[in-house]
Amino acid sequence: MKRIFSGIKPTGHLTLGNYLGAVRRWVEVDQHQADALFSVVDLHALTVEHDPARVRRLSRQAATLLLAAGLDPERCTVFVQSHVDEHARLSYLMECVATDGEMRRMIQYKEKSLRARESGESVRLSLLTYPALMAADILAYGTDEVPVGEDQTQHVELARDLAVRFNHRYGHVFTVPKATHPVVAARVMDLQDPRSKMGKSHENGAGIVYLLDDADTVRRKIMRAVTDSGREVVYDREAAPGVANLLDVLAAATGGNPIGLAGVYESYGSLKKDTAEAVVELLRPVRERHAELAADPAQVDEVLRAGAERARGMARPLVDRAYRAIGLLPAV
Ligand code: AQP
Repeated sequence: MKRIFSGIKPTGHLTLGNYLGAVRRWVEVDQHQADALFSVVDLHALTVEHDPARVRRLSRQAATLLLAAGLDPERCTVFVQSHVDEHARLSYLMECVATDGEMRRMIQYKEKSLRARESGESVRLSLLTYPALMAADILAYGTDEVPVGEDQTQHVELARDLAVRFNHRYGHVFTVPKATHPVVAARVMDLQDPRSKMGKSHENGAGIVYLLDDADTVRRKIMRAVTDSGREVVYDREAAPGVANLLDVLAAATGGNPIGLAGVYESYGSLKKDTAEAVVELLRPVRERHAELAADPAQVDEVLRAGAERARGMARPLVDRAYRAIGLLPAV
């Protein structure tokens, strides 16, 4: 059976981008067709300035939201990355296979290190080595497919390169994974700045729909979305990114096609109204289920305990094999 791994970083509240780009597909497709693992990748949240209590809170919230969105622990493995030591163990081997040039070329490193420097913060070494840890996350499970939004393509490509290089130098240990993306809304853009990705750690929340926003907040944010200077509703990501983003979101929420939908609308106002209502309906069951689960944290804890145990059992033999292959003396 195909093996799937993907993760989500507890660096902020989960967004509509996370949901449409990744989580919804995990729920609707991936958990039904593969042996799938989904992780709250909390170690990755330590690569930028962080508040320990907030990371802990967001990790629990992210796990609860994954279950609320419909991940079923009977069908897939849900766990927290730091509960499984194999991720950190394998990450070091990945650092020994990767080069610093490869790491410095990563777009996310360039963007986030620039942002940190501009705000007078130092850049953590872990921000540079983050893709080695992400490669370890993926490779530790013999993963075939990594369902992600478009922004993660470069990191999955690096994981592929490292798997191939390791296998070539030290003998075949790793499956070579590939990224998969949703057909529509692989890159949901910020509603206030439609040339930037909707990212959960952005400071201005006005352009971001959070999964836990109430219905009125969702409506307000979408009705105030920045559109373009034209009047016609056309699907053109370059010339009219704000409108294209709304069409993508509406299409993803209703199962339509963004280009086809463009022909249906005569004004930006009616497009926004329908998009807002579609998103409210899409998120309503997730929000309601989240409220139920949040009231019973012991149930979530038990899912995470069992998930980590299962994940450990899968990763340990493979990571042990990689340790032996690279030349480390096995412990007796
Ligand atoms: N805007 C987006 N559109 C489509 N997919 C997206 N994803 C994130 N933002 C969008 C996908 O969601 C999954 C989990 O993302 P992540 O938590 O690993 O972090 P990220 O990609 O860096 O997302 P954020 O929300 O922008 O976090 P920050 O702001 O902290 O960097 C991934 O599959 C991602 O592609």
